[in-house]
Amino acid sequence: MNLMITILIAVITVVRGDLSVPKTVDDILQQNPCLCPCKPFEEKEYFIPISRTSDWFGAVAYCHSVGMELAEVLNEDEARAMGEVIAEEESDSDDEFYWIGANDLGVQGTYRWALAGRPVLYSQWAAGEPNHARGENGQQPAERCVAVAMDKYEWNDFQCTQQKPFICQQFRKH
Ligand SMILES: [Ca+2]
Repeated sequence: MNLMITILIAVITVVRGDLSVPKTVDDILQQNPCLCPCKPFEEKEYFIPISRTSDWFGAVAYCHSVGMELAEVLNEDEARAMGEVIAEEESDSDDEFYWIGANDLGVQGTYRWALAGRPVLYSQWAAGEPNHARGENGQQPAERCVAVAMDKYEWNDFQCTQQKPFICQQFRKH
């Protein structure tokens, strides 16, 4: 608790220290890297649990159970990093897909990340996707959860109950 108060005071001091210059959160974090446990995206690591498949909800739970999160892809650099991890994966099938955190379970067509509900701003949809497909006979539920393809790393939406391998992420520990 004392540490928390100290940190809060430190933050207030930092913010009040230079009111004349507008500062972004990134500016403050750069000057005071010890104030926040979060790390820049370059520090992110992706991880594919070996020989494990799950429905999308189980993938969220599994990543949490090992102190990680179902993967987010926030920009091209992260997409490239995830592609490298997928490329290293040995798989019998080139058409395999891996669950990531993106989903439109709340409002169809509005995609958010599983971790904190942040909107999906960067995306890499395959042509014609997301198609919100409803299955062979038009039955519900429609496809609401996103997986990335092993070959071109493009996204496609699937029924969340399908069993797929998945990708967790964590921020690199120093
Ligand atoms: Ca689809």
